[in-house]
Amino acid sequence: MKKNLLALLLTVIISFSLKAQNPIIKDIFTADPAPIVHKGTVYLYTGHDTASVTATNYKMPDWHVFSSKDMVNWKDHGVLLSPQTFSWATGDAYAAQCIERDGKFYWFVSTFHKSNADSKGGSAIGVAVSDSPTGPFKDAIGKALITHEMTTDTKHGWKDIDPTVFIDDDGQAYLFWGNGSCKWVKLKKNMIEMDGQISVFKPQNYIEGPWVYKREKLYYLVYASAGTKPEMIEYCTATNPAGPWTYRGIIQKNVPNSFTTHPGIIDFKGKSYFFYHNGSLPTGGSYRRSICVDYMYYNPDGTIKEIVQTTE
Ligand code: FUB
Repeated sequence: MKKNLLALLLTVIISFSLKAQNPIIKDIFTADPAPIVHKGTVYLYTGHDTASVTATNYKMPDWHVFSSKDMVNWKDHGVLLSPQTFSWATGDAYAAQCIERDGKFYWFVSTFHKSNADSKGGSAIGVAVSDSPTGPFKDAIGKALITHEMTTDTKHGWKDIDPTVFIDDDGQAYLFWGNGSCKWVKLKKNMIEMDGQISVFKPQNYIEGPWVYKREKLYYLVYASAGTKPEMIEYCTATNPAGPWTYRGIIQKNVPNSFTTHPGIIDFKGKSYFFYHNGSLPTGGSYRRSICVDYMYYNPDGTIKEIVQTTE
């Protein structure tokens, strides 16, 4: 009897200590989570909010990488990339996503182009490359992959942000991005050149922060939306990454204390995880955000159950 009680106590203690507490990164303010799984480890690529408590805009100097083998203990690998790595870039380090191909890690980032800095925008997407998920990373191209002059949004320099990259089972890579409307283009195998024309479409309630992935036979396009302010997370599915995309509904309603949110999704050790950000750390807010994670569940038809954020 005593033995059974001890075993129960141990189980409770172990399961309690294995629970990550949201937000999962507490030492610095982080935003725009982009997780990948590589060789049994989760690597979490993040933006870094450094604005003051009274600030009314972002101050995002660099990107960090964190890693975890258990989704509970996170190691900060520090600043592994900043706009300064790109000779053509200036300004903030907006949302980014890293993907592995043939042993190389391609980190697609949104930042701003020097030549457009005076127009308060000039958003641009660059690519950094490394042989390791934790760097060192260098500019893979020497110029921006996407600038807003290449797209239809020539008048608005904030629109070409938030890259998400996806490699299909046949090896074809796709880049999706955009604020206001969603754009996509195929990438060549080298991951640093476009392969064809840029297409533009507008998923229902779409604002920004796309995240594209495939599960079983279905493609998912998950994004920050704003039926009402602040942002929520909604999604579409398709049977082809080129679309057409069918609107499927809300994944997560408004997060506390932040008018933006941003999705990042992985499967790890048999479970599905949904990363996002909110402003829930003490002194946090829309420009001092924090990354959180919750379990994600699918219905038998592939639709996603609504996620209610937890504090544990
Ligand atoms: O973090 C800066 C911007 O806010 C991102 O690029 C958007 O997705 C939103 O989270």
